[in-house]
Amino acid sequence: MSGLPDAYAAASQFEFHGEVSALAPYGNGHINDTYIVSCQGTGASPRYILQHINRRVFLNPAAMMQNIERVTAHLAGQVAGQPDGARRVLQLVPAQDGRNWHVDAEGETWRAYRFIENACSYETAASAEQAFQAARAFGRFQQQVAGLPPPRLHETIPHFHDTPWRFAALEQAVAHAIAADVAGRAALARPEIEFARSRQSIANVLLSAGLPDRITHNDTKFNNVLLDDTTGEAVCVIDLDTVMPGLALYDFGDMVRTTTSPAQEDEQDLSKVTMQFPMFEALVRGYLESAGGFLTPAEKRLLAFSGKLITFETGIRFLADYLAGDTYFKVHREGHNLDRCRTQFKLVESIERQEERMNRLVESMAG
Ligand code: ADP
Ligand code: GN1
Ligand code: MG
Repeated sequence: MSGLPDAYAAASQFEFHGEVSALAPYGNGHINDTYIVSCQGTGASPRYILQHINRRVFLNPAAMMQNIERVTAHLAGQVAGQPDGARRVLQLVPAQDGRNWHVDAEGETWRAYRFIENACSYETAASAEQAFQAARAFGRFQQQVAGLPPPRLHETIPHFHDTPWRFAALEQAVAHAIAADVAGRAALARPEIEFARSRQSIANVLLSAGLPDRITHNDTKFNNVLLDDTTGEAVCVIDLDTVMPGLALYDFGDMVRTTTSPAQEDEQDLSKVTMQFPMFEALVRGYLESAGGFLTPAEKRLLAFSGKLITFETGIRFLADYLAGDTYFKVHREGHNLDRCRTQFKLVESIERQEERMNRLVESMAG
């Protein structure tokens, strides 16, 4: 975790317009540190997003930044000339040495984007229209990056959505927690460990379905799309750290995980966690509108399943991190990762109960 003095020092290394007049922590991300920077200078008072990259998670920040450079440049070409084009793609701000990121004296990596004004991200979707907007935007993102010229993007985090690998990592964390008795956590999490084990058989389904390799976002949380304050329209897909080769359904699945339930990811009252069917319907409609043209029949058939799998996988990741002593995701209270795991598994159960109906809906909409 970086401190404000580090952030101020890093801010001074970027080609911002004017002098930095304010800088404060921003957003709710679990991995990087994000700051909002206000500048004052000649006339305009531009704002920027400044981010400190988590080096334990991103072992090769330069490779990640190269991916982002290529992807944002490609997307900028796609929206050039469109109304409001400058707000539709993240724009990196160069550092004073001419690169699009800055490495400080401690070897920490920082980058900055122009702040997209008059738009916000939300932790949960308040309406089916918002779900539709997000799904259409992430589908359009996949469609736009599909034409990225070679070479292949770097894999910024290996095995990122490899659910069997995530399952094996969970088993290792369980074994380690039992051996080391990490604050009695293995005992406390026994029901969740059993839940994960009872569903191990679903882990390999997407990887063994022969689905096409695509360029995907891989972190399509609802709070990673900015919605316009006035029109409610999805303006820009953000958080491009994990854009890399993947399966289209990783992205659709994470939308189901983060958009269909009215509860926060770390809600402790599990009775609030439920897969709301109208939200799922809106996601399918939005995603098919932008991505339906390139999705294969097999991808369409597994849309509902992907929601269950990515929710399950994320639950496994939270559980493994809880058992390992909270080394990956930022936590803000005791048992935070276990609470997050519980909401995920509750949502998996809710999807299981509605899966047949979800599949019938997809079939009727996708033809
Ligand atoms: P993290 O990886 O930590 O989730 P994000 O890149 O998603 O970080 O940024 C955190 C939050 O900052 C986002 O949820 C969004 O609200 C805001 N944000 C990020 N980039 C921009 C931008 N260019 N313009 C406006 N807001 C942004
Ligand atoms: C992390 O950084 P953030 O909050 O957007 C994580 C995602 C998880 C998500 C769970 C690089 O995303 O994979 O789905 O938390 N990002 C990374 O909320 O691991
Ligand atoms: Mg984010």
